[in-house]
Amino acid sequence: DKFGIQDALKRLGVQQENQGTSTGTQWLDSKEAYISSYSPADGKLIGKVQVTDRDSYELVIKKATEAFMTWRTTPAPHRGEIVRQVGDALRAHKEDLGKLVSYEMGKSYQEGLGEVQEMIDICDFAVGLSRQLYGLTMHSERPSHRMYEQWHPLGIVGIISAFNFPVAVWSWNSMIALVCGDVCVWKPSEKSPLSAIACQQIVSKVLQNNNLPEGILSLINGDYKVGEMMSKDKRVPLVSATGSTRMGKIVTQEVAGRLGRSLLELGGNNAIIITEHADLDIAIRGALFGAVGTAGQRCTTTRRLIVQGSVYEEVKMRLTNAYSKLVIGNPLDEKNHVGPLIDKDAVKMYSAAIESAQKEGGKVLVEGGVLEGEGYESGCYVKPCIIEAENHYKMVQEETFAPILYLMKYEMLEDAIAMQNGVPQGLSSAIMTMNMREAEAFLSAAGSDCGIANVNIGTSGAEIGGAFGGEKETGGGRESGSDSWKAYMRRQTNTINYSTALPLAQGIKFDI
Ligand code: UN1
Repeated sequence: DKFGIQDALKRLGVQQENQGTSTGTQWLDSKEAYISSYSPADGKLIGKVQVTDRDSYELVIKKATEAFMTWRTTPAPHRGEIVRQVGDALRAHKEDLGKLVSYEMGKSYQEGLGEVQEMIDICDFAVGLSRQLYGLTMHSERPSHRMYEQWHPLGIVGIISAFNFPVAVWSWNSMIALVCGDVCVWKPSEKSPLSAIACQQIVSKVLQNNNLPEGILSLINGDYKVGEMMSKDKRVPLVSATGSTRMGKIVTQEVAGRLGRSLLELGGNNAIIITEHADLDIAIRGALFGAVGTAGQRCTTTRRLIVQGSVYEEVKMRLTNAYSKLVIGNPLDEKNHVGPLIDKDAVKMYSAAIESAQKEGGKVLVEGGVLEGEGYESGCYVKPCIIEAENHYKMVQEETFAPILYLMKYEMLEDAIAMQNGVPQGLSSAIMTMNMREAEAFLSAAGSDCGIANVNIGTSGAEIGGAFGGEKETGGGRESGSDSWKAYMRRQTNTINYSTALPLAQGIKFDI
């Protein structure tokens, strides 16, 4: 245990059994089987998590419904104080949780720490927000009338999260929902359940120290069948789901079938346009981290590079050179840049995508492949690769959660923008240019169609202060900063008459 995983698990309060379903501080017993969580770093079993059964799910919803009765009338700044304490608890556990995330899903330790930092940041953001949650005041058309709007909590927010950001995405949803007065039920990815157990243990102490009732922050575990309990449940007014477009389509149909709300953050197919006016030092670094960071398993990962003809050869050369310096290996070892994919299924999809792109005419520039031998025993380590391709290829149109970068050439900027937009997804995008006209055209209404559009920054690594999400098959939802909180509340318009008459709107006369 060279990296101190066992000690970290102990300090985080993660056990080997009887954890899986929690109403806050209590762990419920379930009759279901266990999910085993194996590390893609070394292939070893990290621990087991109990799958939530129907009865324990019902208890979770019962407790959540009860807790909402008191939580919704707790003053928002008091709710913010609880979130502030969660932020402090996360600070105290940053290294241990970052390490567990890194070990359980395979991103580098630095990125694991970054993920916990995102959680801390969203707590700070939510604390400030707890004294805001502003509604507007409007002018009534009737004399001695006042009109305004206020934002009320929704109730139970169901959160379904993915393995690639196993803890941060939960915190964006839950910490904002919490200050909004909602209570949360979280179903983490079945590929990273122990990181979720650790988070539950961290918040449980805060809940306990403040004598809060069970049901404010609950955890359930299992595969899509457990998620389905929430998406089909009328008692859950909002389901926020992060993951594949395939999953999102199922969830949103189930939720819409009962006219509930869903908030979706699904696949991306993010491109960087490198123009002839780019600062190539920045462009190469941005593309490199965007394409190989988290081993290509971010929804914001750079999957396509659209490069202007006159700088194409230089970009190709410098990028190939940078790729040759990448060190692949155990994500907890800080000398490595790239860790493993989440599991062997992901490796299969990676290999299949490369093969298929080649069949369609793609030319391999930096060769991929599955790594074997010492240090690679888990079978999940792959080589980041670059393929010269065309935008219309089936594989280029799809999101493969792996470090495969498709390189493409363009001549005119409008063609580059058309290529960038010419995919089913619309999450993140970027342009590398020092030319103001190009940058502004890219950001204009006729420019990028994505939820995120950057200039001289790669496609990944968004800050929590902005609204995060995207268009088209990315699902349209916005999470995290800006006014994303509105998705977790219901708006109420209030008109108050303090006159001695009852004038009707639109001047309608109705006398008897
Ligand atoms: C995700 O991949 O689901 O912008 C989220 C980023 C991170 C979040 C990614 N802050 O890359």
